[in-house]
Amino acid sequence: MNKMLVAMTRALGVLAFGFGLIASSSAFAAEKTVTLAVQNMHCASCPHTVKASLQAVPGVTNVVVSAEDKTAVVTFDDSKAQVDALVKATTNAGYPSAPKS
Ligand SMILES: [Cu+2]
Repeated sequence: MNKMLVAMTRALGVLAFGFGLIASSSAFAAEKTVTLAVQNMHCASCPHTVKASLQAVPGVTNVVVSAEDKTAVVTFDDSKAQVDALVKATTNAGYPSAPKS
């Protein structure tokens, strides 16, 4: 009797874990787009460096950098990436940035 209860509890635990995974990977995942104001872009190769630094962040799906506007428009999966991580990525590459509102 006791053993069966333990087995059932375990099975329920596994199920709950499975649902948790599904929930976190799909139900709450949303594609977001943020525009970052990027500093220090002074030459033609800068946008490439900024773009590469952002694309290296897990969860980032699209990056459009404008040297003219000094912005980077980043599309990302907000269950994998956060704006903080994007800002950190460009800053570490030598281009401090901040979300434009
Ligand atoms: Cu440059």
